[in-house]
Amino acid sequence: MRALATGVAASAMSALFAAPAFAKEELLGQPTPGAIDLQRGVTPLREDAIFFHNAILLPIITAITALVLGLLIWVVIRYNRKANPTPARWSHNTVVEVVWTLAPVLVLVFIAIFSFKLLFAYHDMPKPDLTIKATGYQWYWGYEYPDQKIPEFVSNILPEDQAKAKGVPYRLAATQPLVVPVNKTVRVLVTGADVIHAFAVPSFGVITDAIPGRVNETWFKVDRIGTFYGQCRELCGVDHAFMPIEVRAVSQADFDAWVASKVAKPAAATPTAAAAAVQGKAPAAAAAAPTSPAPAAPAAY
Ligand SMILES: [Cu+2]
Repeated sequence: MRALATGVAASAMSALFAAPAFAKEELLGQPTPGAIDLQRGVTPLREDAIFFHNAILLPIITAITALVLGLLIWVVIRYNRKANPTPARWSHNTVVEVVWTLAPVLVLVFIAIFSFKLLFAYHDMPKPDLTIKATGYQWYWGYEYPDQKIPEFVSNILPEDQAKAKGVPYRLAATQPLVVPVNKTVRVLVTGADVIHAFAVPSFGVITDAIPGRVNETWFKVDRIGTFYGQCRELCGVDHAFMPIEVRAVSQADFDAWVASKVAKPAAATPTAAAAAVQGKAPAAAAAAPTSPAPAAPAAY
């Protein structure tokens, strides 16, 4: 029975692993129509998370499901009223009880080994090369680069006609992308200004809650140049589906040029952030900012 279950699990697994090959051309940094596997990763954390899901969790859950299904079918066929008119009268079996207590514990311990390794990897951020502050608003994102003295700028959803004209995915593309250098550790400080949002970019394997009055931290290191999309991942109101995250990973030279262009025209910034930047207290002022509109927040729920 166990061998049969393992066989079924193995064939199911090979079918699942083979499936992504059916998708014509897998898109990077965004969903691929018709694909069923997880979105491909462009950061080490994402690769590890995909391995944990596909190579550890999926085979285990498949094997357990197949085993339980097999046992059920066996009992239904072998021990129904016709096949087994006089059932046994005994109850309790120490061996069986020890096995069905110990086996799940061992399975959980096995999962925990890989799970904890991944959790520690997420928390063990290398020394960051760049810090970005991402603030969730109803319903857009504000990005600030404190070290580069780039005051907060607003990133809205790119309207449908403009997205079509540019050939970029509507509801994923943003008016102003988050720009990061490739192969550099980027720390993201995430907070919310009104209600709880969440900063999530699937291809980075990153999802962090944006909570008013609190600063959460996450990090990523993109291994290739490109555009990668994410979305708010916490139901935050009527336009929750319309506050995309667009991240552009560029070469260090392009990043420096972008920083220079941003610093050159502070007029694009919000008045408060710009004023704070002039006074040289941008981070403190910005950190305090989300708390001020907080009293109005409950009405928004
Ligand atoms: Cu949101």
